[in-house]
Parts: sequence; structure tokens; C-alpha cells
Amino acid sequence: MHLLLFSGFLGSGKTTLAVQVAQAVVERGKRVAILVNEIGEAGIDNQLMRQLDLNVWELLNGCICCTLSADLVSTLQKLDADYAPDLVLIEPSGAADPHSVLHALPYYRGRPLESQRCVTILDPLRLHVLIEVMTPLIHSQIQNADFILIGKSDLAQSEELETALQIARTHNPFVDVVCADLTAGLTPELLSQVVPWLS
Ligand SMILES: Nc1nc2c(ncn2[C@@H]2O[C@H](COP(=O)(O)OP(=O)(O)OP(=O)(O)O)[C@@H](O)[C@H]2O)c(=O)[nH]1
Ligand SMILES: [Mg+2]
Repeated sequence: MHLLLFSGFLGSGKTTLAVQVAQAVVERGKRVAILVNEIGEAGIDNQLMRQLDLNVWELLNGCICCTLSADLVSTLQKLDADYAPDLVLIEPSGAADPHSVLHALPYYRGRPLESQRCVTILDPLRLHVLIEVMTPLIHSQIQNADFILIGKSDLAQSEELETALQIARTHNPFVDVVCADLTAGLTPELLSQVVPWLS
């Protein structure tokens, strides 16, 4: 079981990316589950789930990153035992600190995770403001990333994209950073950057 955590502030594009990744992985014959804080809130409706043949599991009553760390671990164990997915996608609330989610994972006692990856999505239209007013959270989202995607490249000015790139590289110089329009569909290259084990 591989684990992919999507981190990024509210409205940055986590669900948009997660659904496309799930679809691509399902198309390759793999079993995929998505863990979200709240299904309706995440914009993943039943129809979409059936369409994609996905298992979407909901963590109720709170935020994955704080009160629900224990719940996250027990849900992962149940998921592993009952459904044995090849890939679990986790979309916590946009206010979640990925460090807290990653911190809970060593307590997971199911089949060993084959890989775990944190993909952070940054919104170039708002990043320069968010980094000022939500500094510790945004720093953590950038620093804990294994791959950074700056979305909304179709909406952002080139200066906004450049600023976002600089912020990402300043706080996490060691990972790949890519700009993309997430509504334009996943290129094979972007898919392999998000899910390297798939290729
Ligand atoms: N034009 C454009 N719109 C985008 C892009 N990425 C996301 N969006 C839009 O931005 C809005 C928010 O996207 P979501 O995927 O719901 O963002 P989220 O991070 O899951 O949001 P929360 O779960 O509420 O935190 C939606 O209307 C998306 O269609 C992009 O690259 N370009
Ligand atoms: Mg969402």
C-alpha cells in the first residue's frame, strides 16, 4: 500500500488533483481509496466515486491533523484489512499541518507502507498573502513536501508564478517544483512526478 498525502491551503486545488490522480491510477488497474475529512466538503460526491470505482472513506468530526491522528491510523488499518488498496490518497483540511499527519503514520500497524509521499499544492494567487498571515502553516506545508505543485498557472500572472516559485525554493530547496493548470488534465510527466512508483 502506497500513501499519498495532499497538502495545501483551502481551495488550492487538492481535490482537483486527487480526483485526477485517482482516476489515472484506477485506469491502470490499481485499487485506490481516498481519505478525506468530509466527503461533501471535499466535493467528491457519490456519483463521482461510482464513476471512478473508488472507495472514499471519511474521517468525521474534525481535522485529520489534530484530533484525528489516532482515528487516521485506525482508519488506515481498517482500510488495509478490508479493502487492501494499492494507493491511499489523503486529503486533509486545507488548514491541516502535514507534519501532524506524517507524525501519526509510524503508529500505523497494517501492511508496511511501500511508499509515502507528500505533495503540496500552492495557490500562486494567494501565496504571497498567506505566507504573511499563516506563516507557520504555510512553511510546514512547503517544508514537508516531497514535490510541490504551483497550480492555477492559467489564472496567475507570470510575476505571481515567479514569486510562488521563489517562496517554494527558499523554504524547500531540495524538491522539484512545477507550475500547472490543474483544470487542463494531468500530463504523463506530472502524473509520474506525483506518483513515481506508477511508471
Ligand atoms: N483555473 C483553475 N482553477 C483551478 C485550478 N486548480 C483548482 N482550481 C479550482 O479551484 C477551486 C478549488 O479547488 P479544489 O480542488 O476544490 O481545492 P481544495 O484544495 O480541494 O479545496 P478545499 O478542500 O476546500 O481546501 C475549484 O473551483 C477548482 O476548479 C487550476 O489550476 N486552474
Ligand atoms: Mg478539497
